[in-house]
Amino acid sequence: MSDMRCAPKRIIVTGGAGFIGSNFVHWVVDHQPDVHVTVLDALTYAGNRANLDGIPEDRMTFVHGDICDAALVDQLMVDADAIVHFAAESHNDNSIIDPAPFVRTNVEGTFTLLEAARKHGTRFHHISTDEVYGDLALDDPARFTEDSPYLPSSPYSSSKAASDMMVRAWHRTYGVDATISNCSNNYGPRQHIEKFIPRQITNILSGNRTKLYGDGLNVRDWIHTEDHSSAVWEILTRGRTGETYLIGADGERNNIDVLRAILEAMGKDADDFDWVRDRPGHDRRYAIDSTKLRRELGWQPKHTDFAQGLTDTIQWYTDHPEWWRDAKEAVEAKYAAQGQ
Ligand code: NAD
Ligand code: TDX
Repeated sequence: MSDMRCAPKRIIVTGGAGFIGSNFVHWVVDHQPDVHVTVLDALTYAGNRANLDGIPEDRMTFVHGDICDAALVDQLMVDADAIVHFAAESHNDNSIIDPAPFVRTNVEGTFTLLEAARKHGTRFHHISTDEVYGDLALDDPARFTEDSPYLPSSPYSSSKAASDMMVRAWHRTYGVDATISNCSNNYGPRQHIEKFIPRQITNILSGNRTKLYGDGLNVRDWIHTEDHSSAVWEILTRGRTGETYLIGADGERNNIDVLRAILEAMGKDADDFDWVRDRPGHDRRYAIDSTKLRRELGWQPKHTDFAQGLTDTIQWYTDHPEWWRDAKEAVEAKYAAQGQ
């Protein structure tokens, strides 16, 4: 586009073998023919090299490494125009059991990348979450905006909040050309089966009962991961430096409604689930006001039909049992040990 202020030809994508990162890499390869992607990913339990299968060799370089490895990060940054930073420990329930890897990857890892971006003058886009703003009451008409106060509830969201704060400070103090996006809950293909929607789909496909935390009335604001990708590209190339943009698609739904929609779409009774122990500190409601992104950058989501998006996601897990089957038993054993 003519008003692109940053037109990167070589980008680093951290966490590109995970759920949202891999969907972003596929989106860039499909929509930006002149861009080369270097993926930096540690392939933790959540990363899967096969998520990048099918990408032509001349469009992507895969580097198996850690974002906390300063020497490696420095070397990769030498000939990159921009970095899009997705890599994180991303699951709230895991952060409650053991916060240490969250502090290391989300805080120390972001610090390591920022230092390299400062040295090399690299354009930096930081991927964050709406969870940094804490939660809203069910009966509150308000939604999060870029001016909402930071009030994170969990070890995960507090580590993301810390990383956001460093990005802001590195922009203000050192002039790093940085932007931040805080997005709501993503769904779509290749999401790890520890997360709500894929856990329930794969429970049904495995003959297990589905599991609902607490009273099931917690609200999440769902967005298809492909819409997250297009928004990130707009912010990377046209967002104003130092600015934060909230990404959301007006997809507020409570958990029980989402679960019942999955059960019905898969031919099960809508009450065919177990109530299980609530998550400690469980955020009640997230809701995003994405007016700034829409007005300033003209972004709009394409996947506005949630029922269709859910049907496609169910189909993807049905068609790819090899992608999730090996992890299923261990994921469920871990949940069972927590009473969930
Ligand atoms: P994910 O857990 O599916 O993937 C994380 C990826 O990061 C994996 O490939 C993993 O191997 C890699 N990684 C982890 N630690 C690393 C390290 N030290 N060095 C290099 N790579 C490492 O996560 P996701 O759900 O795709 O989330 C991606 C980003 O989006 C995160 O920053 C998360 O906070 C943010 N986010 C997620 C959501 C959501 O709904 N899932 C919503 C808003 C924001
Ligand atoms: O089995 C379950 N039953 C259940 O009721 C699971 C796994 C979850 N839940 C509930 C908890 C939440 O209210 O469903 C909701 C969604 O849970 P998660 O998929 O764990 O997502 P959440 O905690 O909302 O965080 C997600 O969105 C924001 C991502 O995992 C984060 O990385 C992102 O920042």
